[in-house]
Amino acid sequence: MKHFNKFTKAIVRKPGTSMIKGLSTFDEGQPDYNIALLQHHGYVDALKSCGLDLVILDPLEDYPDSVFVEDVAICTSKCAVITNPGADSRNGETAFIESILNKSFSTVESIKGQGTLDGGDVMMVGDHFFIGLSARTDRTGAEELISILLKYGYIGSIIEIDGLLHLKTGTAYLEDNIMLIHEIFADHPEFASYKKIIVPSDEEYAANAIRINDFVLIPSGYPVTVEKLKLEGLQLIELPMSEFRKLDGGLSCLSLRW
Ligand code: CIR
Repeated sequence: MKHFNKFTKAIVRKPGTSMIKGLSTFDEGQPDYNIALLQHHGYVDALKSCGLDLVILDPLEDYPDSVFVEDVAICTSKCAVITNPGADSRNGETAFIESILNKSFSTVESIKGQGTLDGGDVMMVGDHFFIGLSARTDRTGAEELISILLKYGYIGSIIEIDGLLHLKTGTAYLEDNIMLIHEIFADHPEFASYKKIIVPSDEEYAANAIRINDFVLIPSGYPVTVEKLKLEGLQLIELPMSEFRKLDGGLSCLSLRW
């Protein structure tokens, strides 16, 4: 089924100087804070040019990864859900998002049980939410999210993932039934009904793209993926992301969008 979600709002959090100590499995050293700030400005401008109204939050210096605001909540057109992030150093970030969400959502739910859930593992496809089981999100957390979503008329399904930080590290729903996808998901039965654009293995970071209204935001430096997206007639905004990549973060991670 084709879906087209219209996004109107987003929340971002500016990077703090402590970001250089963020969690990383990547082998390229610490990010350069000043370059990260410039890249973040570019990201904010791109969200604005997609037509979004932005809430721009101040840095949380005690939480080096808090610029990756996507992980602390799920935002839908009917409700928001505060997550229970799976990394100990990030778990306290949720305390700083509730009052912000209360200003925009009449209902703010939260993961209250023992299960963990990161927003980066939750991919919205119309009324269907795919939830990845990763090192950060466990089955208990995923099932609690599904039970919350059901109350609002949404459905959820669970996808086991291996070798990626989050589900959305390797997949992006680009609306209109198109899924941009890392090759490890190419034959996944849950994605069988979608038109798949496969990201080549040497460009796998490009799988974390985001469709916002008329545009697809994609990290710069991935020419094969760019060509494939252009062939679909998609309008692209390419953004330098090198400093966030050093922390395993991608374009989706830097905002909450609804
Ligand atoms: C972390 O390991 O939590 C951060 N360094 C990166 C988080 C990226 N977030 C995301 O994929 N949604």
